[in-house]
Amino acid sequence: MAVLDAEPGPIEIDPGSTAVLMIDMQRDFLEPGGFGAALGNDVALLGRVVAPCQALLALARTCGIAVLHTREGHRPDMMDAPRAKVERSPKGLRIGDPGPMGRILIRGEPGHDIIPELAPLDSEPVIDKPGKGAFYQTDLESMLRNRGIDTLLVAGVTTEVCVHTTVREANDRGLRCVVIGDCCGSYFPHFHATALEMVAAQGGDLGGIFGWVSEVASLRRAFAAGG
Ligand code: TIU
Repeated sequence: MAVLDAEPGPIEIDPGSTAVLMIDMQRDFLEPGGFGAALGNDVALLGRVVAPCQALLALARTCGIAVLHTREGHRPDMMDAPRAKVERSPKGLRIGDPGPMGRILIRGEPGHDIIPELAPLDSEPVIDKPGKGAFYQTDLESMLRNRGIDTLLVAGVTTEVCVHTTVREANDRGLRCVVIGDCCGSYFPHFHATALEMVAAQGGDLGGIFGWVSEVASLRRAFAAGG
């Protein structure tokens, strides 16, 4: 058991019932020519979280914390892609349209893959999700329950979109969520900051409204001290 420094207060972490959930660290969000860029965003803003995410994965793998990865994307036939989602990008830059990394946000295309710096190990599940939340239309919840996981260390992109949606879904499923703030990134730095504030708000020593916010260095200290 490790005691992790966090906002709004410390939280006990048992590595055996904890998982890192690495959200959507895909080329389509982090590299030019993918979905993030198609939405008009400066993808360079997300690059700064890669190194902290590498540190988080290394720590989890050393401490025996389970690691799961997610990818947002759709079937090649796009029958799982809502029209209302597809049509929110301009023609030529829509989900399914050809881009420099293959068809945008389509499973099996190069852009849909996780960036090589954060490649999953063969033993780490990758959950393909059609929506923003990692629980919507996936088997993530049963995987976590079957493994006895009750606490998530959440990282990835983007903070206020897929990370936040997933944290909200996890809350309603009774899971404890610790968002690792320096391992999350957004195309909008002010949204990132506010999204983290929202997680730890309305709380005291027992946690915030959606859980806790911490950082990689605090995790490292907690596990060095006796996790
Ligand atoms: N656009 C944006 O900020 N995010 C997404 O569309 N998906 C994720 O956050 N993964």
